[in-house]
Amino acid sequence: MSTLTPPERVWWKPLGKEEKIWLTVSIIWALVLFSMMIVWSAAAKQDTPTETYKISTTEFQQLTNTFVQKYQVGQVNGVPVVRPPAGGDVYLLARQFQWYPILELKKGQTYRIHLSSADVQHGFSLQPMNMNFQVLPDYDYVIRLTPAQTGEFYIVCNEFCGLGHHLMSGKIIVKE
Ligand SMILES: [Cu+2]
Repeated sequence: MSTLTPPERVWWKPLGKEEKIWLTVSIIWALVLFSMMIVWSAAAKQDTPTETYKISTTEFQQLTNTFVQKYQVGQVNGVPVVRPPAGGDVYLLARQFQWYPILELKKGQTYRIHLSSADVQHGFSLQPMNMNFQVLPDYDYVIRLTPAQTGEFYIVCNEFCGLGHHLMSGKIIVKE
């Protein structure tokens, strides 16, 4: 038969050497990461764009279709290639399982890229630049983009959106 004993009055033990090191390192690292947020924003100008509008999926699809009809210059595998006027508005629609249309932009010009989805949540990921944005239905997300180099850039979807998710890739072509 066991007997009940009262708990020790001082139940904690003093910090060991390793615990102290671990705590110090993690506090310093937390402060470094915190100050990086400020540096990133102020010095590197890497703020996430915050310009967003409410829009219905049908309205955004209409805007995209009008945009494609107006500026289409070709097509690749049935997907239109669109060359918008330099510095203008650009519409990029994400839908299961496609980025629509293919864009042809001019280096050094600033575009207003409107991003939205026709169905579920998608993720815009520009490769190999590693730019990532959420793409949501009913929201028009505006990104001001100035291509700094020529070439072909691929857009992959990095938000699981269904069975064809892995096939969902698009393209931005940047020319002089
Ligand atoms: Cu996806």
